[in-house]
Amino acid sequence: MLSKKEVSQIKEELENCQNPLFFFDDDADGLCSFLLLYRLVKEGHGVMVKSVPNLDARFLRKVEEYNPDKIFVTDVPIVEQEFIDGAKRKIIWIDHHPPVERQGISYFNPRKQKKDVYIPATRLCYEVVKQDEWIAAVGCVGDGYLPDFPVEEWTDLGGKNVWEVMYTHPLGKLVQIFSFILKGKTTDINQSIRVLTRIKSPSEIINGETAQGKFILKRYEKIAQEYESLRDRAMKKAGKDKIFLFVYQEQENSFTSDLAGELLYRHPDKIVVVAREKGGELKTSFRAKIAVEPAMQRALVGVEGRGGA
Ligand SMILES: [Mn+2]
Repeated sequence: MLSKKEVSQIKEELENCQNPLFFFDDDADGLCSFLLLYRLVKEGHGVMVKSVPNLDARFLRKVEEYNPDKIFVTDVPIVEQEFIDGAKRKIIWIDHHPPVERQGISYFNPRKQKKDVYIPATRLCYEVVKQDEWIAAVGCVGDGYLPDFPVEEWTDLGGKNVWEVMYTHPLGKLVQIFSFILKGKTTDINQSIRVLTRIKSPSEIINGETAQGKFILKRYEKIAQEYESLRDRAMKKAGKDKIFLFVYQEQENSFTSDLAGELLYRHPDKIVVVAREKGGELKTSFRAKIAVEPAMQRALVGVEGRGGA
């Protein structure tokens, strides 16, 4: 976790800016970490870092466009030195991926002190804002971390592990909603994110209680249809083999990681491999209850491939 001093440093940075620019990762943890910070200050703009793990010089045009007085980066694994140097603004980076060495940036990452600790970026941001528990819970479960703080809306999480919550609890459905609305056209994604900055309670979305909630639910359902037909196709492929391999062709949206997670939940005894074929390349997700990364890194030796956990 962050120290008390780090928490108050971040909070002070948030309280002392007029037009912050937020960059965040393109998953539920990234989105929720942004929402928590934004909903505290209610100023500035958010930019999702889509499909790439690094914030590099390409994003400097966003800095020019919005002319922020401060920049916050959450859940983005890599901030390139050229971005830091080019932005010429104070940058606050809150992350939980393996730490890197950088100059000229305020870098908050609990893994700098403790290598193996796993705390989602959303959990770190919640420690700073201490509000919007339901959003904090969505980001945490999205990254496989059971909320360790009380959430008024769901008092019955006790007893379920994080994967049971993910696939059998309304909170898990919300995780999927937050994850799926980040797919599709950028204009649609941005509109959904804007709506989420104003929603007051999860039931607005889950029960479609307000126009804003209904908007999110409708966008989600459209993407969920695409996902569910793919999942049903994949489920039919499960056989007796220890390795559960499913390859699908490029389509508008990528569901590789969502699908790998759900297939492993439904087949915990297997090693799940989901691959999406795109332009002659296979984008692959491995999931298993055993550590697959060392084997994967060995398998990548000599083939044209990259891999990461
Ligand atoms: Mn992330």
